[in-house]
Amino acid sequence: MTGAAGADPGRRFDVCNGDADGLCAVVQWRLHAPAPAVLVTGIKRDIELLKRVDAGAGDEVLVCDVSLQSNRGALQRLLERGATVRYFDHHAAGDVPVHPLLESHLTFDPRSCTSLLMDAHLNGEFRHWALVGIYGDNLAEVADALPCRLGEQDRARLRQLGEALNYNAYGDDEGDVRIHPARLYETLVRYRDPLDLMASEPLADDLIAARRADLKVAACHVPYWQDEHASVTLLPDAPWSRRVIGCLANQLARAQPRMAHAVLKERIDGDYVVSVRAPLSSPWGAHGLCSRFGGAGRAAAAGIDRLAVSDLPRFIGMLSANRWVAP
Ligand SMILES: [Mn+2]
Repeated sequence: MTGAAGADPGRRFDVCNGDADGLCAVVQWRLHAPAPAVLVTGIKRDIELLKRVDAGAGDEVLVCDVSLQSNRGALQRLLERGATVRYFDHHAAGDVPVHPLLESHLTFDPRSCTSLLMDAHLNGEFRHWALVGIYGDNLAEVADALPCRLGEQDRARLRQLGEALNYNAYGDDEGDVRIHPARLYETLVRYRDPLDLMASEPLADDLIAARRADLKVAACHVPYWQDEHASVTLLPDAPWSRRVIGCLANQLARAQPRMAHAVLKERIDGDYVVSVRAPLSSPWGAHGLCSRFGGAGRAAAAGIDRLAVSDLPRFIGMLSANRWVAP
C-alpha cells in the first residue's frame, strides 16, 4: 500500500457500522472489487467513524451504513483534502454535500438498508451476502421478497447468521462484544457465499449460541411489575445485559403482543437505561412516553438513556396509563 512519492496509487479506507448491515455492505463491495484497504469500524453505538479516517488527495474512501448527519464535518474535510468518497446509507442525512469527489447512494425508505443499496449497485452480484445484511437489519419481509434460488432452509440459515452478526455489535463498549467487528469482517470476506462460511467455520454457530445464552440468562428475570397492559423487567448491569436489553424487549413484545414492555438495566451510577416497546398489536406511543423522561426513538420502539431511580414509580404509572394509539 505504500510506494515512492508520486508513484503512490492512493490508499483505500472502508468505513462501516459494525452491525450486520454495515459489514455485509462492505463484504459485497470488496468481493466485487478486491483490493487492500484499511477497515474502520466499531460497535453499533460508535457512529462517528469518519473522523478516524486520515485520507487525502488520491485516496479512496468507502462509507457504508453510518449517518451522514453525524459525520458531515469529517466528510467535508476529506473531500476538501482531495479524497474520493463513495457513500452508501439509509440513516438520516440532513443536507447532502454536493462535491465532484462524492458519489452518494442514499435512501430514506424505511423498507431499505445499506446492504440492499449495495446489492442494487452491484446488480445482485453477491445476493446471499445482501440477504444476510437485510435480515440482520430486521427487514425480514424485504429480504423474503428479494429473488434468489435458495430453498427455505438456506434462507433461514442466512437469516440466523444476519441476526447473530447484528447482535454481536451491541454493547456499551468494545469490551462487551464477543468478537470485534473488524475481526469478524476478516473472516466474512474470505467467503464469496455466506452459506460456505456457515458450513466451514464454527463462527456463525458460536455467535448464534452466544445470543441464545444471553437471552436465556435474561429469561430468568421475571417481571418486576406488570398489569394487564404492560410489564417492567429490571436487569442488573453486566456485559450480557448490556448486549441483550433491546433484543429482550423485542422478544417480550413478540411473546405478548397485546402488552407494552419496558426493560430497565441498571447503570453503573445506579440509575437506569430503559428500552420500551409499544404493543405489537398497536405499535404507537413509545417515543411519546420516553420523550417525557428525556428519551427518544420511534413510535414502536424507543428508549431513555438515564432514568433516575427515584423516577421509577412515576415511570411505571405513566407506562400503565399510556395510550398506545396513533397521534
Ligand atoms: Mn443499517
